Amino acid sequence: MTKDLISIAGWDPSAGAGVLLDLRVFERLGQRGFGVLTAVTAQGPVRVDGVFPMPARAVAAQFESLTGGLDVGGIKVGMLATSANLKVVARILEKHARLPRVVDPVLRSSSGALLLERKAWSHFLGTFEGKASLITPNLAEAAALTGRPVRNVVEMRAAAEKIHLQSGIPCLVKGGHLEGQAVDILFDGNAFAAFAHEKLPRNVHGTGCYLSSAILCYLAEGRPLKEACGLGIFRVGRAIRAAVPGSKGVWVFDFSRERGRVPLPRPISG
Ligand code: PXL
Repeated sequence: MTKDLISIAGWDPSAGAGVLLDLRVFERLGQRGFGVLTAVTAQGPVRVDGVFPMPARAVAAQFESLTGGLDVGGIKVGMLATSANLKVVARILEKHARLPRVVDPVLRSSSGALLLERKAWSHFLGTFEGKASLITPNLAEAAALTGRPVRNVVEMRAAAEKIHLQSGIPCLVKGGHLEGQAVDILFDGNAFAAFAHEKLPRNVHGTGCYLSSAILCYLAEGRPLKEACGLGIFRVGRAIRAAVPGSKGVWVFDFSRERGRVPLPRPISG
């Protein structure tokens, strides 16, 4: 059954990330997408030039008005921009404890721009404690959230465990930026799973947004966490293969080129 999914995230006018991309992923995977805006960014495909946060009360108001007439089936959280938005969104997630909720801890853009103000980083995990089904940091975000370097699979496992310990949320550490290989590590609070995939020599804008949105779709379908992660990872790989070169070496997703069936990849270790 088609579900109504909400992305709470930022505006990327190039449509490569944030709410615009999330809605396209939701609809590509057969769900209906809705958006609550936390910030407007000024950016092209290569660089973020400015961040203009929404007031926290505007974030809360958008969500309230939207959900007045909607049977929400899941929530994805991306860029938050401010500490005040972080608090408001944590309250929203807390109120919807029965729903699948995926948090992508967006801290900086690839070009280095701050997408969440620094003072919010240290209380990110505490504020979301117990309020989501999954958190999906990349290597740099896992390092920032744990205060330790995360450069290899051993450090990814330690980071996933530490993030779960500090937040009570199952954690998928994304290894797309590892040297030589690409492995994502899931720790669900009891067990680890590793998802190995092909390392594609392409810098595609918005892969993190794509993955967290895709995983939310699979969770909203009722699939268990490990299966939803495996399917989401596979799906992003296919989207990366279908991406097209944009300007200055940055590739962009092209939804018209993604086709075909989706087999489930096998986790390589328990
Ligand atoms: O990919 C991280 C990200 C998320 N959300 C928005 C962004 C970016 C990166 O630029 O602009 C709105």
